Amino acid sequence: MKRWILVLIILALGLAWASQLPGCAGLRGASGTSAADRVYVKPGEHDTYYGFLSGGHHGNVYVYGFPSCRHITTIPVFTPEPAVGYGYDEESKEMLGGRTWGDAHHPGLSETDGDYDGRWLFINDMVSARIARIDLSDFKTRQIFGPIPNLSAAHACPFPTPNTEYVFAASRFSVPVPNRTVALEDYGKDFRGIVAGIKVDPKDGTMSLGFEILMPPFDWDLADAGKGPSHGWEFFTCYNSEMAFDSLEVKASQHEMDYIAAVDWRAAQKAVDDGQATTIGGAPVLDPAKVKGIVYLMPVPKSPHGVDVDPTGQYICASGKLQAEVTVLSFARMKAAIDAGRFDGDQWGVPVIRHEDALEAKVPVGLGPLHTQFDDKGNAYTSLFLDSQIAKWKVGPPWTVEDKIDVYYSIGHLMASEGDTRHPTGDYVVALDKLSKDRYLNVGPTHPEGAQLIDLRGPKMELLYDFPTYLEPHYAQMIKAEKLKPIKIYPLESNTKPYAIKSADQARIERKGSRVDVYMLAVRTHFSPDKIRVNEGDDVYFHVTNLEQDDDIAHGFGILWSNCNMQIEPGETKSMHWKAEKAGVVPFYCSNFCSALHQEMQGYIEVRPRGASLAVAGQP
Ligand code: K7E
Ligand code: CUA
Repeated sequence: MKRWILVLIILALGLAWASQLPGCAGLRGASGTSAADRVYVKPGEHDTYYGFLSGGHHGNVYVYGFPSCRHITTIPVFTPEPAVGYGYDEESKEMLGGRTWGDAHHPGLSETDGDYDGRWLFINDMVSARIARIDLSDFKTRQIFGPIPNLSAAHACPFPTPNTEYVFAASRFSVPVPNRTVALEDYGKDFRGIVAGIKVDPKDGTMSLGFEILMPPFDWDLADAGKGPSHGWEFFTCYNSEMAFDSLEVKASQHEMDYIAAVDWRAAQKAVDDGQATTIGGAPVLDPAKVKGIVYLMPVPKSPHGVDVDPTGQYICASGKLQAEVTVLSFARMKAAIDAGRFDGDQWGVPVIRHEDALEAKVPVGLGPLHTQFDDKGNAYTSLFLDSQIAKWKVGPPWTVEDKIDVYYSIGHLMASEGDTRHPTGDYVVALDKLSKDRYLNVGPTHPEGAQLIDLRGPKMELLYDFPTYLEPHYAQMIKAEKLKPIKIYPLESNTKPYAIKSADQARIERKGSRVDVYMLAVRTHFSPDKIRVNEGDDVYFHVTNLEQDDDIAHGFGILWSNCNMQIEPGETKSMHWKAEKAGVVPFYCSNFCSALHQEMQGYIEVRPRGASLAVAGQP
């Protein structure tokens, strides 16, 4: 017995010693350091990449640091977030327009010359056909554009162009355009798809509608922008060219080929500017049956999902999800067919290019290919949903598969470091797995989503780390941390909000009829005024300015027995409406821990009964 224990101890010591050796097979990777070393970011040090993961039907964006895989923050976008008062203060409430959910699939970082420039992050809300712009100087949602008229469910969205001239949206469902009651059986006659080009103001990122194009009534799925030689084009996949309107899981998988649509967005914009559009639902809509040269179709096999343009901009890679191959189309071949006027008929007026004319290669990646990303060494990485793998393959002849790695489980998108730009960095790819099953402590029937960090720097892909995410990232993007320079405070001198006050003597209460405006200051650890008198039935607007100019000192403002709470960051002014529903005394307090006397940061609202004399306004 004793001898067994001794043998075990010697074995354990031997293993521990071996694991310290550089290059010890199995324990150490190609770079000579262990997987643990390569994800470890020392306390106090920072990650080298920001990752932006869409929150799916949670309607927001998760921010992670890589390589540590630490969750840093969540940016509320389409869903109210009481912790910071998003959707509770007047400005964000107006932006949400009464909607309380969104389905966010595809983050799209703004680009200059085809590379991330760190200015804005766009993200779609599929369900209500909206696009949000997050300002990366403060990680706040600053615009929600839409619902985009005529367009149902913006899934192929936003996929910015190389200089962020446009973000795009295409309809997942076809519906009657303009929408009206039409028997579903008349689907093939009256239903249409829509591609919308949304213009982005180069100065401040403001979105506005550029053009819409009537498309055949297929289900438009994903998109990517051309770059380099294909700059000026946006590519879209579709399924259901069978035009089924029920039992799609069977009926929409009949055809050998569906399509990629290639949209010449400069030609489309020019056609609108030349007055060739018809106004439908307030949008300028182009009909390709009448306006030529704006859109073409290219057949690709079997219900393609992702379409991804390689870093050189020469190749358009379609992942036919019911096909064991990635179909690579050549932009040059596509262009030659268009220039020669060589088409194989049309669909709803959209010319169809022959499959063979645009085809460059077929890469046998494996089962269930969905999405492709790229590195800096001419390799592509395709997620395989059915095989639960990532396949690495060479872009260019002989188009061979070089490596495969298992992921756990059922991967959807994948995110390589700057992997959809003109200059991917080739450091990492993150597998965004749809199922995590047994990878984490059991929390009941719904498991977290699984994400896995994989090192791309060696000759073989190497799994470094597993981390769970909340529901439900689809696409994600990873940008070098050095490209972002977020602010630390809102400088008070540039606070131009109409209800801002800059000193205690400006704090006041004003009354106009039954509207009461409270100009309030918040500073450690006091609200001025902290005694508010109003009358039953008054509409009270609290305009709270946080006078602090210290990093990380945010104050909260929450009112008891109400739906009202917000957070005010240093130098910021926010407004919030509260209705004095009934007579009595209502306390309010700072809901965000700010200092040793945070618990003392509070006040009272005295609500006088109807019929009592009007509460006096003025200085506190
Ligand atoms: Cu593949 Cu919505 Cu881009 Cu999910 S989508 S995976
Ligand atoms: Cu201010 Cu807590």
